[in-house]
Amino acid sequence: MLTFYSDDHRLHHAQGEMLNGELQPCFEMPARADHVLARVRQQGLGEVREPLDFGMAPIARIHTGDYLEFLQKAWAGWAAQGNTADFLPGVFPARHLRAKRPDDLYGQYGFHSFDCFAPITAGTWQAVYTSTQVALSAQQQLAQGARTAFALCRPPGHHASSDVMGGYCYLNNAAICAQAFLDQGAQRVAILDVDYHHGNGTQSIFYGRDDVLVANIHGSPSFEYPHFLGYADETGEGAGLGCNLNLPLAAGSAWDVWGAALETACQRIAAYGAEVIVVSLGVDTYMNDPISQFKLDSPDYLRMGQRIAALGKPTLFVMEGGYAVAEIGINAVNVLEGFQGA
Ligand code: OKP
Ligand code: ZN
Repeated sequence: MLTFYSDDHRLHHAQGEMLNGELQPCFEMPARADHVLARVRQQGLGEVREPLDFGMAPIARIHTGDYLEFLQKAWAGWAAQGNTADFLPGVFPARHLRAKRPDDLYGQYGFHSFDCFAPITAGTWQAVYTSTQVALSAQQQLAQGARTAFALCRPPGHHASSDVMGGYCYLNNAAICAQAFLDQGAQRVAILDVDYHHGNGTQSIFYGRDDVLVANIHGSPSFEYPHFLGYADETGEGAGLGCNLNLPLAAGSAWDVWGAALETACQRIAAYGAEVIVVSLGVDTYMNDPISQFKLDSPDYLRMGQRIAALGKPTLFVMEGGYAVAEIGINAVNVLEGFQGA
């Protein structure tokens, strides 16, 4: 299996994130990608390639022009105001306010965010742009006939919707790849999001459409981030009714429960008749993940890959979360090895 990777991810390294009322080191750190890459090489998974550049067109199929313009210009505008520290939003058009995009840069940031977990630094745009090119490069391999490929993306993408960032995510790599498959002639694509957190961005992007089935297994929003989307009764709307499957699970869920949810998701994907599957591959379901409450163990990720392989469809793996840095490589590559060995 080919892996796509770029060192550009290092350009995104924020000063910290708020946890328990204090600024802490970011969980979403460059070392995450380093550990995954090291494990890919250690296990001899296959060749590691630099991404190609597909430009902005496939990104603009998912994200709005206003949003992309903000992402590209935000740091320069912030720095021109004399700032050197990270740029973060603080005011959001929540209920009872008017969601009209303002002219002011700080206001625009709040307009285009749902939380304070997507900081903008000097290198953020280049890192997120390249992360998406990594995903699109792996997507191209499948379009050209490969059974699978691994996009070692960083930053991740599944919390980003068409015009709103958050949760360490800026551009929705999985959604951009799903759209690329459709634009290249596919009729039905499935996105299987196995990250511990609900992929609210991916859900919202495809919620009204029937050409992409979105299936999510995650900590229930009743207790877990992102708190405001991801319940089982969100099944799609309009033409997309029945094309969104949420499988929210309780804190403490281990493979018995998680594997049963995966079985449900896979049966739905098979019934839908997806021609290709995009896996939002987060491994923050791991028992020792510092910000999560599931109990998967490393061998469970082999089983995960095996079950996905049993669908018998071309499958693109796109890296999302996973914050137990020492084990992230073992767990992510276990999914890929389980898939390949099956
Ligand atoms: C990104 B991905 C609140 C913490 C919020 C944000 C988590 C983003 C996860 N106490 N943390 O889905 O792995
Ligand atoms: Zn996550």
